Amino acid sequence: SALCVQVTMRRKLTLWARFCLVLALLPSQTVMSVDLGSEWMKVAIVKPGVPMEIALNKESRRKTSVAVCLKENERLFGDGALGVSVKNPKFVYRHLQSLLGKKHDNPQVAVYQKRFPEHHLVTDASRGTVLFSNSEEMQYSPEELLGMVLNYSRGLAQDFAEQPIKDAVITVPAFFNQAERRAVLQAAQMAGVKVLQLINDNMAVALNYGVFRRKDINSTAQNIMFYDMGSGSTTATIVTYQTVKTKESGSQPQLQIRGLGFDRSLGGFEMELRLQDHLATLFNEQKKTKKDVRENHRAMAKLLKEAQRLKTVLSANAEYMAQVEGLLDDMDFKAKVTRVEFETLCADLFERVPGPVQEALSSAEMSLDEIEQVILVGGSTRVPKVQEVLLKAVGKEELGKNLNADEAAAMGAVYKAAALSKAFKVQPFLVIEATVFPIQVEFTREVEEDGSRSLKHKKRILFQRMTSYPMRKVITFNCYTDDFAFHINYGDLSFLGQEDLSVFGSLNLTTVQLSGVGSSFQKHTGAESKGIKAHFNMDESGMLLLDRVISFDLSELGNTISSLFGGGSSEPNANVTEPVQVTLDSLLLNTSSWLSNSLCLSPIVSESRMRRFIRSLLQDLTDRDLEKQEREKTLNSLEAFLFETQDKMYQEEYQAVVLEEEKEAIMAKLSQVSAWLDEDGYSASTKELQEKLQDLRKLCKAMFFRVEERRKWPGHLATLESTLNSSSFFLRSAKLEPEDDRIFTDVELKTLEKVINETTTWKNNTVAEQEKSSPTERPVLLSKEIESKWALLDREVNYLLNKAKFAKPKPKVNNSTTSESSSSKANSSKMEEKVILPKEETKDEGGEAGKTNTFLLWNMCFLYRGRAHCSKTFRN
Ligand SMILES: *[C@@H]1O[C@H](CO)[C@@H](O)[C@H](O)[C@H]1NC(C)=O
Ligand SMILES: *[C@@H]1O[C@H](CO)[C@@H](O)[C@H](O)[C@H]1NC(C)=O
Ligand SMILES: *[C@@H]1O[C@H](CO)[C@@H](O)[C@H](O)[C@H]1NC(C)=O
Ligand SMILES: *[C@@H]1O[C@H](CO)[C@@H](O)[C@H](O)[C@H]1NC(C)=O
Ligand SMILES: *[C@@H]1O[C@H](CO)[C@@H](O)[C@H](O)[C@H]1NC(C)=O
Ligand SMILES: *[C@@H]1O[C@H](CO)[C@@H](O)[C@H](O)[C@H]1NC(C)=O
Ligand SMILES: *[C@@H]1O[C@H](CO)[C@@H](O)[C@H](O)[C@H]1NC(C)=O
Ligand SMILES: *[C@@H]1O[C@H](CO)[C@@H](O)[C@H](O)[C@H]1NC(C)=O
Ligand SMILES: *[C@@H]1O[C@H](CO)[C@@H](O)[C@H](O)[C@H]1NC(C)=O
Ligand SMILES: CC(=O)N[C@H]1CO[C@H](CO)[C@@H](O)[C@@H]1O
Repeated sequence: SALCVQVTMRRKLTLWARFCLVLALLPSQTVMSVDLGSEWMKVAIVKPGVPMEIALNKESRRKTSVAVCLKENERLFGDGALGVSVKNPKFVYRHLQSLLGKKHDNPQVAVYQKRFPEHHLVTDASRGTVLFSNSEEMQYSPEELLGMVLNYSRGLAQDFAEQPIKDAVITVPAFFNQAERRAVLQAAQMAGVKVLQLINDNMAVALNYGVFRRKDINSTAQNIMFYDMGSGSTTATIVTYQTVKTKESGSQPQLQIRGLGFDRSLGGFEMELRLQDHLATLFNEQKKTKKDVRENHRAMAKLLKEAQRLKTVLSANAEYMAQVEGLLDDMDFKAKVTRVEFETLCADLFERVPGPVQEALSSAEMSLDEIEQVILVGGSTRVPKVQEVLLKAVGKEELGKNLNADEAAAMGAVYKAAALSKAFKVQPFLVIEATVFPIQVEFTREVEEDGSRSLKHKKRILFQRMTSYPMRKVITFNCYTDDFAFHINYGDLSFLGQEDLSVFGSLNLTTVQLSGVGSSFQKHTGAESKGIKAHFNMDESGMLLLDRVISFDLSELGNTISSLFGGGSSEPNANVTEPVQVTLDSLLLNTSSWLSNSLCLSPIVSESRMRRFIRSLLQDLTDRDLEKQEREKTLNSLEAFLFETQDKMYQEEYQAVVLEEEKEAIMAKLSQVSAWLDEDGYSASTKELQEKLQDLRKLCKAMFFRVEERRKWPGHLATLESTLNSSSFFLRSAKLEPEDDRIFTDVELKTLEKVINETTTWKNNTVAEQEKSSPTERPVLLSKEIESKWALLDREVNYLLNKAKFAKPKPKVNNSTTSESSSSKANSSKMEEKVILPKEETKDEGGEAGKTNTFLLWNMCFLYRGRAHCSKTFRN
């Protein structure tokens, strides 16, 4: 059975070892999602063994404001940044979503500028996009700022998961075009976050809904509409749920996006701005000051904050007293606002509520009857009027409120992240996305008609509106025998309103210039060409990729593929018969219309700016962060020192060791630094703070030393006393050793005795001297010296103990046992403690087996400092 236990143990150990191995591999496998809204973000994680959950932020809240505060030497995020936005709006950047991938002349940039007049927006000369400009040195693109936010979100997720995280799924609004998606990917790249996939936020919501209603999905198609009104925009999405049969794994649930309608600027934020404006009007009407509150950025920021509160409160109450203390020129502001007023202010907005519903229906070619349920998503659907208008528009009995309107997207996205990560096994849920904006290829060809040559403009649809994706498409150019170019453009966007169209930006995505075609054909004259094929891919993130361009070259080379672009260069089998290449210039310059090729372009595109960003700016900021931390630490130390020392000056212990004048000097200095800290200290540098702290420490050092020494005396003296006692006791015991079997020499014992004597004298004298001296002077009795005294004693005794441990007894005269002689000696000298115990350990056996056992254990013990130290030697 012992063996059996051993085997079991072994197996257990093996299992444990394997378990450990798995654990060791896990940390990097936690994945996260970021539901990136215009105002808020929610972060979710899934980590092995832990189900999907929302990561709480530093304030233990489930959502975090998308805001960055950048001042010369500080960087704040989330609520911290939001806090500054009221005091110092100029340094706080938020609502960045509407600026992503936009040229400076985009109407949305003008809208942003109007909403946030405190920011100075300039044109990025190389891209035509915008930069926030605080000064020549401090210019940030919206992508860079978003990158910082994403890095921060990862920090939150990591703190929550207590593990490092690299991989993320990030949500984007479904109506984001190529440039906008690219901007988010770039931001993530700058933050070093590996994007497993961008997921449309409506898809994330629909996925979350489906995953938790798996049982309700059967082969009958169910159409659900999700109506999502967030802070910055509104979307309506029609989703069809049903089970489908797949070859590999049988029947599986599937969701497909069937229709989408959106309003890029309808959302809660616009309502808050209306309220802010209303409050500004009311304040100006109160004529408490001659100034116009609208001219003051700080006051307007305060009003915006109050407007946000107002909007929330009016969702549940019919009226509310808005209130801001010291709004302008120290004037308080107070005004009643009713829900009716609010609804009047936003009347035109509420009229826009049904728009996305209609658009979604028409894009899905469905009628309302086919929609089983309309489910509310997004914080702004809490506004009663929104629900009222929507309910009327969809003609249902009620609106579905059974979804966590705030967190569904983050949870759906993290489910996707888990599915994409190799570390998790998740139940499959098939998803099919739909292209929102059609994309086409355009080119011009020379044609011969009636003997005359003319140019003809041609179009080929690449992705129709509402085509499902991910999807690969190939376009074949048949009639080209020379170098040529083709354009990749958005197709017919007439379904967008005029306003949306102007926000959309350029309809040209890119131009692909193929060179080397002509020379290739010249080389192989007579060969039949099957055309030049361009392979496109709309990937899971909704990004259009040009995978490669290849020509079938059927001359003497048979079926060898000439790869002109992209993928071919990495294919070892590709036989590139001619040095053909695609001119990349056009792709590189126009960053607002990215067309990325996974192999060639993504690293090149953003290089210059990215380099500047990553190397200098972020490093710089990280340095600043470190410096900020350093400064905060110093400031804390200084404040703590002031506080504690001021407190100490009233404690008896300290008062006992200082003269009145010394006390006054210290008190004066403390209050002086305290006052300085309240005034200039706020802006003082780390160095200045450190100097102040050092000065104070120097001034108080002697006092602290005296107190410290006095505190140590009782304990130290007791230790010395007991060491003296123990060593004296040891000395006495050692002296009691039998004459004929001595381990220690006389000199050794004398040396110890001398040390004991000297230490005792030193102690007696020093303690007496200390008692005579004043407590306000530097002590004579020093803890350091006491320590060295007992250390010396210890060293001496330990030397002797060590000698005893390895000592060999002298060969014994045999007619009387040592034990008898020694114990009788010990008894006679009343050594009941048996400090010296030379004895045969196996007395009984030894006595009887005197003839058989030739080896006996010689054991001698000394008691020192309460512990027995024994020698163990065999003697023949
Ligand atoms: C990203 O955030 C971490 C903290 O989570 C910080 O240490 C790091 O410096 C940040 N990186 C950049 C590039 O800002
Ligand atoms: C699918 O489920 C619905 C209820 O959720 C039910 O009414 C319908 O009959 C089911 N269809 C099939 C084919 O099982
Ligand atoms: C945009 O596309 C059209 C149609 O292909 C083309 O004629 C035009 O030159 C393109 N514009 C730019 C700026 O490339
Ligand atoms: C690229 O941008 C340049 C100016 O920056 C412009 O002249 C050119 O027409 C653009 N090309 C495309 C394909 O948009
Ligand atoms: C490519 O084709 C040439 C003939 O044109 C041949 O000599 C060469 O071995 C081929 N290379 C590969 C990698 O197939
Ligand atoms: C001295 O040591 C002995 C033996 O360890 C002990 O019994 C005695 O109490 C000690 N005396 C003092 C004052 O520590
Ligand atoms: C130690 O002091 C005792 C008396 O206190 C004295 O008898 C003895 O000789 C001294 N020993 C040494 C080595 O100084
Ligand atoms: C030390 O002082 C004690 C009393 O405090 C006294 O009994 C002892 O004899 C003194 N020893 C020496 C060496 O002065
Ligand atoms: C042996 O023992 C006897 C009596 O016990 C004693 O007189 C004698 O001295 C001992 N011999 C030695 C060598 O110790
Ligand atoms: C070494 C020694 O002294 N040995 C003696 C031990 O005792 C016996 C008798 O008791 C003697 O015969 C040995 O000579």
